[in-house]
Amino acid sequence: MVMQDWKNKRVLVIGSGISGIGAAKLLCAVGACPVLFDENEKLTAEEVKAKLPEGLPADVMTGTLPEHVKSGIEAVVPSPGVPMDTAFMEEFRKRGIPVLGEIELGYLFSKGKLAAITGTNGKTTTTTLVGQILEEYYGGVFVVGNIGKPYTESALAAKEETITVAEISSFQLETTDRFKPQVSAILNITPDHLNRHHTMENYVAVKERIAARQTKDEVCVLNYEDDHTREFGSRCPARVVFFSSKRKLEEGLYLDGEDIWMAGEGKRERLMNIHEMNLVGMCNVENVMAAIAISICMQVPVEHILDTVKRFKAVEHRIEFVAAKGGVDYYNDSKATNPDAAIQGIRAMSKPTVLIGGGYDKGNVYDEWIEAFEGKVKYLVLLGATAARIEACAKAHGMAAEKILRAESFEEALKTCTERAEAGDAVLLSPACASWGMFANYEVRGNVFKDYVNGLAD
Ligand code: UMA
Repeated sequence: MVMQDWKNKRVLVIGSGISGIGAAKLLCAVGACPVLFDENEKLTAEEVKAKLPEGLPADVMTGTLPEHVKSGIEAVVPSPGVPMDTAFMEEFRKRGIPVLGEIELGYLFSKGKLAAITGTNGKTTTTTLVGQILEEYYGGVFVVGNIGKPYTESALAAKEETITVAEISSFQLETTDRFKPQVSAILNITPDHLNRHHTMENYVAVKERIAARQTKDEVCVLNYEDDHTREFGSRCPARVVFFSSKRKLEEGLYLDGEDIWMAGEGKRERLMNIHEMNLVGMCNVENVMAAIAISICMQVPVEHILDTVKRFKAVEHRIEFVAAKGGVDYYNDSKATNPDAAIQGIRAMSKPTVLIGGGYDKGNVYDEWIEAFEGKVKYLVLLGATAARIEACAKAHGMAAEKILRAESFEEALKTCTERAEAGDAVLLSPACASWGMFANYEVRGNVFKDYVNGLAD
């Protein structure tokens, strides 16, 4: 749809979180007539209206959408949290109504260049780092998407010279169509969100959509050590740049010993030693290699890139060192909302660790996470809906019953950790599960953890 097509269009925006609010504001600004609708019947229309700027010409509805409103809808903008396979969504699709999410909508109205990053893990760190590199070199960069800033919020302010860096989730890729970044990246694909995408095949296919509209004039940065992304390299419509943490590549970025190298056109250049960066863990070496590759493809000179990389600090809630209290190091990895992310968390620990795990049940399996403990986990403190499944899995992998402790609340889990950890140990919040059901999001969970740790006596 072109700009004029939106004038006076009746557009249903589903969800009144930050994504829906951003979409409703953009739609009003371009002359459309949005109906901001939230299925949560506990919300009142007044509460939702209060989230919008005063006087915005958007209708607001909650609970069930009346038939007469539904029948007049001409386009639908679902929030990322809205599943696509419900009868409600099916009805619109059957009627041939365009369904486009926040990323597609933001993209259609934005200008300038775009770098878009997806992957099961490392998205936020890589997006933040790329954002900082590009901001320091070009200035005026927008960092948007799953990172917590809807694309629609900045799209209309973008000019031809603007650069946007977007973190894109699988939920968001379900509703893209014309979306076409100059540089895309898929960092890795491991099982996650399978209760939404049902099969790994669907999940992989949806991740690949990030490059669907690209051509050989654009670039897709892919992980050579991930089976899915390596295989995608041979089918990818864009020019592929690989990175590898395990082997020397003839073309691309790779780790050799403790050094990151760049190879291409028959030449090799050593870029930096991994101890020159402030991030820990192999996952972060991969994120840094991806960020360097993306930034090179966005035409930033290598020396500027490396200068930023060496100053870049860990993203909040991702293997974030909080404090040492009573000789115990406390790490906040609340962003580890799936087993694969939590594997990176435990791998980054070098001391005996009291580990907090469990939370919302996304239907993930925990075997590989438990195997990655490699005898380092002194106690596993479990809570939330997944506690019983994780406990059974840990026992099946030979973990002694007395090392597995249950907590009824997050506060109880924290107390248990401080009681059990001794000087020389680490306490790690790396739950392998989403926080939903106990907290609004992983940030709130991480902040509660940090407040508790900072409140402990030295
Ligand atoms: N709702 C409905 N119908 C539904 C589902 C939800 O009406 O079927 C309503 C809810 O009642 C609620 C609202 O929608 O009021 C919430 O919408 P949402 O869940 O899409 O949340 P937003 O606040 O709009 O945030 C969304 C992303 N949330 C999800 O993908 C679940 C944010 O990613 C993202 O930062 C934001 O848009 C801006 O792009 C968060 C996330 O958890 C961080 N992402 C997942 C992840 O990283 O693993 C994918």
